[in-house]
Amino acid sequence: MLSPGADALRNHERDYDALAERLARRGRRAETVVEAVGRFAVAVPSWALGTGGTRFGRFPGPGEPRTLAEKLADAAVVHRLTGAAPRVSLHIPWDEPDDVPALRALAAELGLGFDAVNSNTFQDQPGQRLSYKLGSFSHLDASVRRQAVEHHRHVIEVGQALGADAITVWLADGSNYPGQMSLRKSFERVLDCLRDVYAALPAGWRLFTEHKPYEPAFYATVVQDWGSSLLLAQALGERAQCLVDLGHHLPNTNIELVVARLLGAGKLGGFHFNDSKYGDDDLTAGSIKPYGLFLIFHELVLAERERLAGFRPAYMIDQSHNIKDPIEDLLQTVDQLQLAYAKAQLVDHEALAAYQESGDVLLAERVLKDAFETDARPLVAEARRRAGAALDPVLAFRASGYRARVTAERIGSGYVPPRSL
Ligand SMILES: [Mn+2]
Repeated sequence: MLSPGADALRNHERDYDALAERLARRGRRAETVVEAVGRFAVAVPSWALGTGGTRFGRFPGPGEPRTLAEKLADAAVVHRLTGAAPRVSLHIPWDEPDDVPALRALAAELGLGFDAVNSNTFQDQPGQRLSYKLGSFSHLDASVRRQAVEHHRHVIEVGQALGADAITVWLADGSNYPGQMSLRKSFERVLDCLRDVYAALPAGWRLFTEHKPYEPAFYATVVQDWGSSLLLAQALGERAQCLVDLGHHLPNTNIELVVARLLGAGKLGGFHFNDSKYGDDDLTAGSIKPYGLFLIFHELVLAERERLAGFRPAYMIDQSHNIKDPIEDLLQTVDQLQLAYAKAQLVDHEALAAYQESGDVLLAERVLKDAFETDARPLVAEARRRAGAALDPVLAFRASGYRARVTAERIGSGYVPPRSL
């Protein structure tokens, strides 16, 4: 499945050698970048392996996974082809395992582990005693808040049994109209509940708070921005950090600046990668603003080089694959992230620092552009080749016939083949 044709391999080698030679002339080592890309890893979310939807509809594709085991099988394909997706991020209760030890064993068999677990108090589950319609951690009724905290304790227990070491908390809490809730006291109630969750963290665990400006609360979300998220993380303690979901920002927000601020405060916990044109679009990472993605990775590479205290980012994908094949979209996403990371590794940091020092605005900018405009694809392909993955994951996936095979096996996955007209 992974062996490229002889022609593809020969062409790759020629492209790689030509690029390595060109980089060497600029004082950059291709080898160093390939090794760095080889260390890059991102987690795949369990909810992204089926077709996503919008408020208006969902169009399931063929061979969608019906069970958590089938989702893991698909995630293993993403890892096998990219060499960079060794962990799955579970969402509870959407992907609540029936048998935790069995799931852990299956994952190990597939070469997978578990990344941060995700809680859900943004919707009511069947049989749930109290409703989250008016909030969970921010609810005025203490018994609703207790129920939400209890859910988080349960998610941590499941995560611990699976070998995860972090929980991501995204709260939909907020108000749709002025006057609906106290802007100040709702935040205090959220912080109080998070203190209880933080106290339940097992040794070595981290808690990530994820901010989002609006939706489903359209007037005032309690954890609406990185500032609120930072206040929570700082109040909670050392093991609480902020998670940056790229789509959870208003248009034109300078996300690399947000990243730099959180890095400076030692509170950058991780990412939910995706891309956005208008709002929380959950599009493929790098599909709309590849330069922005590169500039974010530039901040991350700087933090790596400077060995910033507390820098141990958890990289995760959070996308909705509405019209692309979910596995293909994930392959494309991992490729885009590897590419942005590789380009950020190509930045000439010494030159950049010198131009900043001498106030040469144009040449400082050009250092970044030089790296961004370099076609780094041969470096990424080489990293994958060395990991035993695919030179071109999407084409390798298509050639493998995997989707057709699982479509035949996964009867009742909800897909209705198109009728001929
Ligand atoms: Mn997210």
